Amino acid sequence: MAGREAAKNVLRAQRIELPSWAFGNSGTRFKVFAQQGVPRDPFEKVADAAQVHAFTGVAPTVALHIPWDEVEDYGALGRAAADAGITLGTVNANVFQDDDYKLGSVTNPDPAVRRKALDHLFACIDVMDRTGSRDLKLWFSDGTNYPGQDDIRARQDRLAEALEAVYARLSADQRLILEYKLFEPAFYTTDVPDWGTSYAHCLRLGERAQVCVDTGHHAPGTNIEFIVAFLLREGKLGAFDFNSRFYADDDLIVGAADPFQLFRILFEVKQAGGLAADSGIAFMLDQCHNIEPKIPGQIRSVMNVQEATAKALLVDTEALSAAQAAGDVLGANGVLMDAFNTDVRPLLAELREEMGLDPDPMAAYARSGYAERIVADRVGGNQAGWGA
Ligand code: PSV
Ligand code: MN
Ligand code: MN
Repeated sequence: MAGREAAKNVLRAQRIELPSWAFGNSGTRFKVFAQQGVPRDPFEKVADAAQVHAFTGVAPTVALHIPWDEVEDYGALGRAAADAGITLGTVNANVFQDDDYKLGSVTNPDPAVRRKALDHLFACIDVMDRTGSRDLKLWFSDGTNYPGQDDIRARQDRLAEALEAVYARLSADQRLILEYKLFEPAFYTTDVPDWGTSYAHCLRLGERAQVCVDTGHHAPGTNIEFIVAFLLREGKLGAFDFNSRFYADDDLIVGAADPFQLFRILFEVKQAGGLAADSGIAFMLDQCHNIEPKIPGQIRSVMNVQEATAKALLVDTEALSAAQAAGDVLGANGVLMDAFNTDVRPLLAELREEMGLDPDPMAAYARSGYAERIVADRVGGNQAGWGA
């Protein structure tokens, strides 16, 4: 087993970004179940995100989704975040919730709709300038439902044109992060369906264009850690949207469905140096808590990422390399499994105590009384904007 202290040092410096939309009501197209005490505005989402950081110590940024988190004064939102002990992070653009986007946003056959979508992306960059955010995360719902509906290659041309315009507008310290997703809402073609498409566009754009791997956005059975290893090798892995899925884009708590997959992914990240503080990889959650309480759901998610990371750090890489070089198939696999089967909860509890935190964040949050306070104080919370 690799060193506990070395593992703790990496875990102490780990940073996991929270999605603002995880704190609002969400659901499926069948029903959004309203919960009591959910945020009524972006300020309250930021306040809830700060709770997750207060109890875990490793989630000091919250990602925004525009226009879900549109406010008059982003300076005020940033100050509210700072007062609560966190900062504003990635800006996610939303060009998928407007009637005009029925046939697509930046790939729409109508130039007026494309212009409108591009203007929104520019507006998101203006928000970044005000919040000091580094990353613009782009996910396009664009695609078609029927063969023949539109020209596949022309749509790629329109996409490339929009991405170039956005990239040109970014400042030197800002990045474009392009997310892919196999299908949904488009059911026949999706314009950015996979890592290869995202990678190819990012490659053309330049160094500050990077791929986002959302762990819920692949076909069943896809080897996600291979994609991660490949992108890391090419210097093109910019971000994760962590969540877990049983069927499609389920947005469930990361590590809930397949903790072994999460471990395999984080092991590849670790092997490529991606856990270093300056790796440039944004580790974000992208989840919705449809039936479970939101803040504890986020705390659990952060803890799941920490546990998978701890196990990845405990892999005895010297023994692994030796077994691999010797062609010792079972030995090599055994080294990996030993780490995965280690109970890392005591190590993480110890780390939290060293960080001045409660060793059990879930219990500490439950004891804090915050959940009861927001139920009493907030009446008429909003839905996340997602799954309505
Ligand atoms: C799309 O399914 C996605 O994963 C993108 O990241 C969106 O911005 C996000 O979900 C919204 O929840
Ligand atoms: Mn996502
Ligand atoms: Mn998704």
